[in-house]
Amino acid sequence: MRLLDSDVTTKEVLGWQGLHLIHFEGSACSQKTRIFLALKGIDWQSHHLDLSRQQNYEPWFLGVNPRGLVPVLIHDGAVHIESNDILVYLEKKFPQPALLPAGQHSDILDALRNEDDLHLNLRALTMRFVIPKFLAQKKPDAMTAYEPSDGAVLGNRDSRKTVELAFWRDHAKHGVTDHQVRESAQAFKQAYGLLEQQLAQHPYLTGADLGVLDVAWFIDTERLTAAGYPFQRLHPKVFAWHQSLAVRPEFSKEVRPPAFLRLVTALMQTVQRLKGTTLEHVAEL
Ligand SMILES: N[C@@H](CCC(=O)N[C@@H](CS)C(=O)NCC(=O)O)C(=O)O
Repeated sequence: MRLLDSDVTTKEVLGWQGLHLIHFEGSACSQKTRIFLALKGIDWQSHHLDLSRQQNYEPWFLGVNPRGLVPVLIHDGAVHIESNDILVYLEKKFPQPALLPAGQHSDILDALRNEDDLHLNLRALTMRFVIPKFLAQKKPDAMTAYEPSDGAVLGNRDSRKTVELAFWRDHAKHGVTDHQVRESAQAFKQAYGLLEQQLAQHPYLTGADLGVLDVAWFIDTERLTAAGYPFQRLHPKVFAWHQSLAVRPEFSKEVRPPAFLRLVTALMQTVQRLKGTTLEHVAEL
C-alpha cells in the first residue's frame, strides 16, 4: 500500500531518493522483504529500527508509518507499507527475475492475503514459544506515546492501531493464553494442509519455479519451526520444501536469530518440555 504524501508527517523521507528499507533484523515481515530483495539482486539502503527498544512507537517513525509497523519501503520518496504489498510493488518495478508469474496474478494476491491474515497468529506463537515475555513486553510509556497518535492511512483514521494495542495490552496482562495457542496453531494446521497438497503437485508454492508465495510462507515456516511446530510429522512435503530453501544463502542470511535469543529460546523450551507445555502439547497437534 502506497501511503499518501499527506499521511506522512515525517516529511524528510519524501525526499529520499533510491530504494530504502526501514526494518528490524528479527521481524518476520522484514525478513520476507529482505529475502525478496536479495533474490531480485536489488541494492537498497538499510535503516534499522529496533523493535526491542520500541523505536516503532517514536514520533519520527509514526510519522512515516502511522501503524507503527515494519517494514516500510521508500522508493524515490514514495512510502510503501505492508510487506506483501511491498513485494508486489517490487515485482512491478523490478520484473527480473520474475517471482510473480503474470498468469496467476489474482490467485497469488488472494494467497498472499491468506498468509497475511495469519500474521497475528504467528506473532502469538512467537511470543509464547520463541521470545519470552520479559523481552517482548512493551514499556507502558511507549504504549502511551503510541495510543494517542492519530496518523492517517490513505487519508483515513486507521483501525489497525486498535488491533495492535489490544494485542500488546493482552500480552502485558496475561501473555499468550493456551486458547490463543490452540486457535493459532489450528489455523496454521489448516493452512499448511492446503500447502501440502500444492507441494504434491509442484515443487514450489508459486508453481514450477520459486516465487513470491515461497518467500512469504518460508518466513512463517521458519518461525513456526523455531516455535516447535511439528512440520516433519504433520506436513512432510512442507518440511522438505522449507529445508531446501533454508540452505539458500538469500534465505539463510536473513533469518538466523542472534546467539543470545537462541540461548534464551532454548532455555525457555527446555522448561516447557519439562512442564509439558510445548506448542505440540498445548495445541494438541
Ligand atoms: N501486515 C503487516 C504486519 C507488519 C507487522 O506486524 N510487523 C511487525 C514485525 S513482523 C511489527 O512491526 N511489530 C511491531 C511491534 O512489535 O510492536 C506486514 O505484512 O507488513
